Parts: sequence; structure tokens; C-alpha cells
Amino acid sequence: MSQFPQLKNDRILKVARGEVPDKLPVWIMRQAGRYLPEFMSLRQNHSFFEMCQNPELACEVTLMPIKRYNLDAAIIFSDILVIPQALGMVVEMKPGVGPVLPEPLTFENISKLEPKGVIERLKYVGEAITLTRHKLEGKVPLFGFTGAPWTLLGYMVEGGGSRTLSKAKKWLYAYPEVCHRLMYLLTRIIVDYLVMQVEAGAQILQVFDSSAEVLNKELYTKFCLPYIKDIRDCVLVKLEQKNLEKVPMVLFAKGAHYCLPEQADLGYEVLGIDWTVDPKVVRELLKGKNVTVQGNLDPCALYASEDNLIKFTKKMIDDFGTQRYIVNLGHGIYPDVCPDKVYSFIETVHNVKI
Ligand code: 1CP
Repeated sequence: MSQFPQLKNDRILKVARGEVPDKLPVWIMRQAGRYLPEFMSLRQNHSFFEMCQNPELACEVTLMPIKRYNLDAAIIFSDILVIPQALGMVVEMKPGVGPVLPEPLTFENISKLEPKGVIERLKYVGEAITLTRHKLEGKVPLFGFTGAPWTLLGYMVEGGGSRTLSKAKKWLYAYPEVCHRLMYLLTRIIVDYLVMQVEAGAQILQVFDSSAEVLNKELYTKFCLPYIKDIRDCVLVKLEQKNLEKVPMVLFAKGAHYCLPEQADLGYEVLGIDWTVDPKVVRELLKGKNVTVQGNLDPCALYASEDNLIKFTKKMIDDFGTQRYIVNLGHGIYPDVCPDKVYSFIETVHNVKI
């Protein structure tokens, strides 16, 4: 493996492992994206997936927020939908709409998915990670990421974003065996994809289960938790086999507060918390569990006046407490947030005494 520059800021890795940092670490979900004018101007000349697939461009976008702000982590510019794409599905990114899969998964076309060679077709993500590790010059750790099986299955069956995911949920109820087979297939790919990212230089990994919010405890326990645990277990085993470092992993199951204690038993070092849950309730639910929490300021709080934003941020930190805590938003930053607000947010976090 290539020799990477030495890491200078390891706050986030420390906190993930339960150690005490000098300051609270902070990063922002979707920090490399549409709220940055420099991203929008680069985006004018390239399609979204062209930017993902070109390591120089993906690296440039990843570094944009790091150049502007005192963030404690970078996250590789990519998307969760690169997996369905590498499986042979067409994925379009429509401005103002989001991802569209014009030929969603059906019983007829399932057999057309091409799991063979999928990691090879995702190699460009690894190349972007390796390049970014060098260009970061050890400033902060680099996150790799993936969508969780359920969230990917949701997009594949719905053919795009959906508020209710009623089609994908129909599959869970009507065709449970088919769903288990698909979840198993996605799990195997996700494991190899994450290991490939660590091999390429990712220092911490996040699994996004953004569509957990449309399920309940019974469905999540049956169709999601076993696969998410399998991902953690198998990534660990494979990293060890390859003599790679055991990187910490974050699970962000958005809206799955119906099973927070269960999530804490899966082996992930960090649980991402969405903005709908009260930090004090989170701590109560996770009492005695060996996990770090990450979150959970309402992304809309960045629309508040600077004074109020500071107030909300301080209150959130008070309520979570400073132990085993990584500060973040409770979901991705919105495109129309004023980039200056991000300075106040980060500054406020770093000024807290721990
Ligand atoms: O047109 C454009 O320029 C596309 C905008 C955009 C960007 C910048 C999309 C489309 N994806 C991304 C990057 C992205 N996506 C990252 C980059 C790294 C970073 O965090 O800075 C990450 C981690 C994702 C992950 C992702 N994509 C998720 C999980 C996180 C979440 O927000 O719940 C999901 C659900 C997607 C699907 C997706 N991709 C893009 C859109 C618009 C959507 C639908 C969800 C949404 O509206 O945000």
C-alpha cells in the first residue's frame, strides 16, 4: 500500500474508539456538495457521475469543505447509488429531482443484475480515495461510505427517491424470500466495497441507512439488523485477513430510533443520530452501551440567526454531554444554506471545553 502522509488530527478516530480528544470533533453530512459555490461552478461543466468517476474531480470536491473550514474529517465525494449502477442499473441524477432509475427492479429483470466484477467496476472510488489521502496531507481522516442494503434496495425497487417507499415495502411483505436474497447479495457487495475503500486509504467508514425511517422495529429486526451486523463482522474479518487496520465504523440508520439499543449491539463504534430524537433520550436509551454517538442538529437550524444557531448548538452539546460524542447535523446539509453559517457551527463546537 502507498505510504500516506502522517495524520495530524485524529480527534474523530479517538472519540470513535472511546478515547478523550483535546476538542470535540465535528464534520457535516453532505459537506462536499451543493451548498458550496465552488462545487456548483465545477458541477456546471460535468455531470454528477462524471464527477464521481473521475478521481481528480472527486478529490477536488472532497477537499473543498476542508479548505474552507476547520472540519475534523473529510468524506470522499461519491454517492450511495454507485452500487446499483455498478450492478448494471441505469442511474440518472436529475437536477432538482435527485436520483432516477428509469428501469427499476422487477421480478423479470432481477436476473440481469451483474454482481460479478462489481468491485472492479467501482475501482474508481478507490482511486479517488488514494489520491485524496495524499492530497489531504494528513490534515484530517478520510471517511469512506456506502448505502446500507435496505436503502439501496429501496432506490432499486422504487426507481428513485420516495417518501413512503410503499413499493419496496410491498416487496418486504409480499416477497420476503426474494428480499432476503437481494439483501444478502447487496451485503456481500457492500463488504467487499468497504474493504476495498480501506485498502485504498479510507480511515473510517459510514453506512448510510437513510430509508430506515419508513420501517418499524419488527421489519428492521427481520430485514436489516442481521445484514448490518454481517457487514460489520465480515469487514473486520476481511481487514484482518488482509493485514489492514481495523477502522472504526459508523452506522447512520436515519429515523430508526425505534431500535437504538439494538443498533448499539451490532459492533459499530459509532451510531449516527437523526435530528428528530432528543439527545437526552438518546443517552438514556444507550445507557451502559459501549458506543459513541454522532449528530444531530436539525439541518434547518443553519437557517436560524447566528446567535440562535450558536444557542441551539450549545444546547445540543449540553444535552448529549461531551463524552463519546462526535458533532454533526442530524441529516445532510441543505443546498441553500449560507456557507458562512457553517463557520459559526464549527467554531461553536471547537470552543466547548471538554
Ligand atoms: O446534482 C447534483 O449535483 C447532485 C447532488 C448530490 C451530491 C453532492 C447527490 C445526489 N449526491 C451527492 C453526494 C453525496 N451523496 C455524498 C458525498 C459526500 C458528502 O457527504 O459530502 C454522500 C455521502 C451521499 C450519500 C447519499 N446519496 C445518501 C445518504 C445520505 C443521505 O443524505 O441520506 C442518499 C440517500 C443519496 C441519494 C441521493 N444522491 C443525490 C440525491 C439528491 C439523493 C437523494 C437524497 C437527497 O435528496 O439528498
